[in-house]
Amino acid sequence: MPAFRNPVLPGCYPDASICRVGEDFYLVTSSFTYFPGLPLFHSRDLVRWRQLTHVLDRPGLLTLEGLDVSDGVWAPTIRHHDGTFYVVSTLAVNRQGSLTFVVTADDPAGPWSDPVPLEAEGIDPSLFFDDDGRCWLTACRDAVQGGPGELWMRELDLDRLKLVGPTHVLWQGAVRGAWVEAPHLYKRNGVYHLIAAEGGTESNHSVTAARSGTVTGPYVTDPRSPLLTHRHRGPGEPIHNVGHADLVDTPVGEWWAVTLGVRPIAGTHTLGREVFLVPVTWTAHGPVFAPETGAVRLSERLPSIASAQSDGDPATPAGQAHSGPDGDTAAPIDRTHSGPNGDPAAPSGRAHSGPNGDTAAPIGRAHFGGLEWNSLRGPAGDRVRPTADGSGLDIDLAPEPLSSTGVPAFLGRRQQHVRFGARTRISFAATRPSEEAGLAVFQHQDHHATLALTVDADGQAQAVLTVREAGTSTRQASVPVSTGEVLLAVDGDEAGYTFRVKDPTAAQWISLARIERSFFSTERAGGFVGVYLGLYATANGHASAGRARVHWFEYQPEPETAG
Ligand code: 6LW
Repeated sequence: MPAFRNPVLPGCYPDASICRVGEDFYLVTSSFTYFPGLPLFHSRDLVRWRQLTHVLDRPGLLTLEGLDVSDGVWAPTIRHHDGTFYVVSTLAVNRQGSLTFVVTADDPAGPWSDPVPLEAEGIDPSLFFDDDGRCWLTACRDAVQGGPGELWMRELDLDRLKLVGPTHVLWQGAVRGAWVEAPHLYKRNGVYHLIAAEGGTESNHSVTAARSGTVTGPYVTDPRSPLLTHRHRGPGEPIHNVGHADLVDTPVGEWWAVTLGVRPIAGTHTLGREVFLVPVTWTAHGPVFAPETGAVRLSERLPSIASAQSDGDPATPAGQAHSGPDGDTAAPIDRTHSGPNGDPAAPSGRAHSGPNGDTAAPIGRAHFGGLEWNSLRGPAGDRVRPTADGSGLDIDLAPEPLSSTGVPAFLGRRQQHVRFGARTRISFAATRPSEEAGLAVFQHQDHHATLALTVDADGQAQAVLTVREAGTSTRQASVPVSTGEVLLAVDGDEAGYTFRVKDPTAAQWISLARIERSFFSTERAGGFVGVYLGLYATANGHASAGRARVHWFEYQPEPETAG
């Protein structure tokens, strides 16, 4: 039976929401403090996804400066009604919902409206359009009584984009004491089905449900809850933290759900919460998740619309990267060099290695105009500028170091494979030791590593590996470099991240150090996000006229070794 690979969207894409318009599926995910915000993807078969845009793609829409990296834009919901797309989401500050807003568009590719604030407390807003044309917003908040959390609802006046009427408390969850969140409402055969997440977004995460004959309730707990969880599946299970689901039907009447999950190794994960696809069927009681196995699987049977559409098997075998639009396979990353000066060969078409042969995971030579590239807490545009052909970057040194909660001179993309290689050729001449520019493996403003060009106290150019943890930066290793132009590399695998430097004229790479993989894990750093790989430049609190030139950047997945 033809199958597809999960996660359908690898890397840090948590809290996915999905809707269908005709034969087109649209999906949005949380984006926290990364800019632009709320990535929006399109698919015709639920398996292969292509990013269309970001819903929050203009400066100044929301204030992210000052926020911890895991605060910011949380858990959106996308719905379509009467020719209009709606996205509701919450700006979280100090892990609390501070502003819930709605944005709209006629075309999912944009332009999207500016955020319209809603008088809504809590987090995880969702929209439900009832048969009578009324629209209801649901969300979760601290419980007024009992709890700890509760789901509530108010009507949304679509003309004024304003919440109206009374607040209805719907439900406090199936598993008392486990914080109920991420509500979504569906109607089937006159019954309202409320689906939620419980247990928190870590190992006890789960999907629970309640139902009612009236939209405003009362809602009765579905005794089958939890309907989906991996909390009981033990360390041998490759997927964990499953929960936070949104359901969608296909044009041929099949139902599927997107849910988040992580792929831990030895109990820790670095890629963040990813998007998994799971089949759903319905009974009179409600939805049945993964009816065949009761679990989310790395390899799952294809939606019938996918097999119907497949021009040959869309489920590309694991690890085979597409290197060009015509899908021929790229050789695994060449650790030595593949160009005359250690540069990889000039790129032909943009290469992708989505799990199912789609463009969900851009690989190869970077095009810095690509949608996969994000800055932190706002546009870095005035300091970080792609070159004319998009293959390089000019980065003006910013006072803000990566440890700040401002807008550092940083541009990064999600790590989307545990085994990967990232390399860059960079030119920078520091004038003093506080000036640096280079590669970053970024998990959190207080939890990251940098491999950068700088100078020592005598002005000698050197490449330095620095690790920051819990507010302290520690130099791990350094090597003098003869010129201001070097190749920097970081390779990751199940064991760790290896940092290397190469002088363009030298034959060999110099390995500086390897940092254990779990250092970059969410379990170690805390928060809600996964690893970003990026380029940055800072003068560590000082003003500087310094500028770094990134000649190219390359990201390649390593074929996952079977077993
Ligand atoms: C999201 C909520 C959650 O809003 O984490 O732990 C938040 N659960 O559902 C951020 O991803």
